[in-house]
Amino acid sequence: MSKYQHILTETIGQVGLITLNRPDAYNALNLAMLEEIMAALDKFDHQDDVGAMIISGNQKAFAAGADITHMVNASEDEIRNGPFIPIFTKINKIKKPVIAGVAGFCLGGGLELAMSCDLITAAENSKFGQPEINLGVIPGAGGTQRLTRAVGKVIAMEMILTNRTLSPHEALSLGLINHVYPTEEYLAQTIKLAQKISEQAPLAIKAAKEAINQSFETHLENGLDLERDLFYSLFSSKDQKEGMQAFLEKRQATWIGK
Ligand code: CO8
Repeated sequence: MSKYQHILTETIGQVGLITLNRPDAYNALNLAMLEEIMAALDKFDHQDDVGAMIISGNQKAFAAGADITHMVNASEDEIRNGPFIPIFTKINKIKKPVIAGVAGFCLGGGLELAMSCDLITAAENSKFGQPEINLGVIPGAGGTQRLTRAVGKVIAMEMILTNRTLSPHEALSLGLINHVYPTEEYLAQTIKLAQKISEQAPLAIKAAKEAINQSFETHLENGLDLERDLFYSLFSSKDQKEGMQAFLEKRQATWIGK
């Protein structure tokens, strides 16, 4: 069993399971807890008999956000230069896949933690939201970026501006999560999924994770620059002239690939 104060860890088959364990505060994330999560992920990442990891909570909460008691009196300088937010980015350095197994509240920094993982599974009773606006702040650990990429701009806007929460079925249909399971089964099903990943070729799994995550590294501005550049360059092609001419002449275009 684990030596940690705020989490529990165990190995089930080839799956490393990390259970957030501050049930009295709906698993609100404090610094010590985040450091323990990182230490446990890092340990499993170097453990040959583990192929994938799960971060989970209990049936009432995955995590109801960062611990507000630790932020209420913080100065800008303390928050700006503190260690809290950089820890979130360290999760991306883990090489093996990490699944967030969510039940109950998955709010604020809790949702940001889940979105830092590679896959998200959810129990029927889960609730996803970014309620920071109610506290006079905005998501600060990736929420505005990762949520927007997952669910699209207008839904992310509404969630972050009005604290609209998503049911797991909404989250599934919007592409935020992978699966919805009956609440009493969500952990067993998540372990099954992690075990399935663990049984694949380890080097290929790590390569796949790295390659997929790389697609998030390109900024929208860079993507738009590239798109515009390609669009402009097509105007020096014969097919652009042919395609537009054919439309105006109400005939099929003949493509030559030049
Ligand atoms: N921080 C600290 N304590 C919490 C938190 C939290 N985020 N969430 C719940 N708790 C505590 C409550 O204070 C309460 O403690 P106590 O029993 O000692 O009074 C206990 O958990 C139970 O909570 P409630 O009595 O409120 O339970 P309810 O069932 O009525 O409500 C809710 C459950 C809806 C989850 C409610 O507790 C809630 O709204 N919690 C806050 C959710 C929230 O605002 N989360 C966002 C936090 S800010 C954030 O995550 C920003 C991260 C950005 C990076 C951090 C940079 C430093």
